[in-house]
Amino acid sequence: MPQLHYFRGRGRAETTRWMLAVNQITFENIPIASPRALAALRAAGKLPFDQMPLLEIDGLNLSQSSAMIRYLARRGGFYGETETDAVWCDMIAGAVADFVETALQAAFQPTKDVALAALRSRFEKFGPRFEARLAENGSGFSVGGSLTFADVVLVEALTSYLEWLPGILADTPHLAALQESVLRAPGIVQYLQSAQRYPVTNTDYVIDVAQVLQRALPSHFPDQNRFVSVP
Ligand SMILES: N[C@@H](CCC(=O)N[C@@H](CS)C(=O)NCC(=O)O)C(=O)O
Repeated sequence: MPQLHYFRGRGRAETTRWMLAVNQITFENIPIASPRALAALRAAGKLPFDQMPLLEIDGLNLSQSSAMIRYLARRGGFYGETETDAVWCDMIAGAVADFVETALQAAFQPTKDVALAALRSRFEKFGPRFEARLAENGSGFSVGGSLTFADVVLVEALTSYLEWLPGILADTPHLAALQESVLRAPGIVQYLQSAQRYPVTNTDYVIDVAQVLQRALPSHFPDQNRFVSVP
C-alpha cells in the first residue's frame, strides 16, 4: 500500500492526499512525530532533498509535492486531454501553490486577525482570477471538460480558506460550484470523512513541526527555542 510520510497534519502533504483520494488509491499516513523518526527516515536514504513529504508508491520514493500531484494526475488521467490542457493545469496549479501558501502559514501567524487579513488580501488577488478562468472555460471545470488536478488542488486550497473565512465564495459563484462538485467527487467524499483527514491546522501542529525539526518556534511563542537542539 502506498505510504505518505509527513508530520501529523495537513501541511504540504495535503494536496497529495487529495490526489490519492481522487484516484481512489488506498494509502497509509505514516506520521513523523519525533526527531528520532525523522532521523530514521533520513537514514533510510529515501529523501533525495532531505525533505518531507515522502510518497512511496509503485516502487518509487517521490519527493516534492508538486511532482507527487503531477505523477498522480498522469496516473489517473487528471491532466486534461491535450498539451494545451496540460499547460493550463500547470499554470493553474502554480497559481494555486502561490495562493495556498497563505493558508499554509495561517496557523503560524501571531494572531488570528493577522492571519485573516493575509488570507483576505490573498483571496482578493487570486479569487477573481480563478473565477474568471472558470467562467471563460465554461464547462464547470477550470481546464477542458472534466476534472483535472488543477481543480483538485484549487478546491483543496479553497477549503482551507473557507475554514478561516466562511462565506468567502459568496461573490464567486463558479468557484462555489466547483467547490461543491469536487467535494462530492468519488474518493474525495470518503477521504474527507475518514480518519486520514487531519483536523484544521492549529498551534498544536506548529509546535509539533518545531519539535520534530528541532527548530525555533515563531517568535510570538513563549520559550521559542525550546526545541532547538544544542550541538
Ligand atoms: N517544495 C517542497 C517543500 C518541502 C518542505 O519544505 N518540507 C519541509 C517540511 S514542510 C521539510 O522537510 N523541512 C525540513 C528540511 O528542509 O530540512 C514540497 O512541496 O514538497
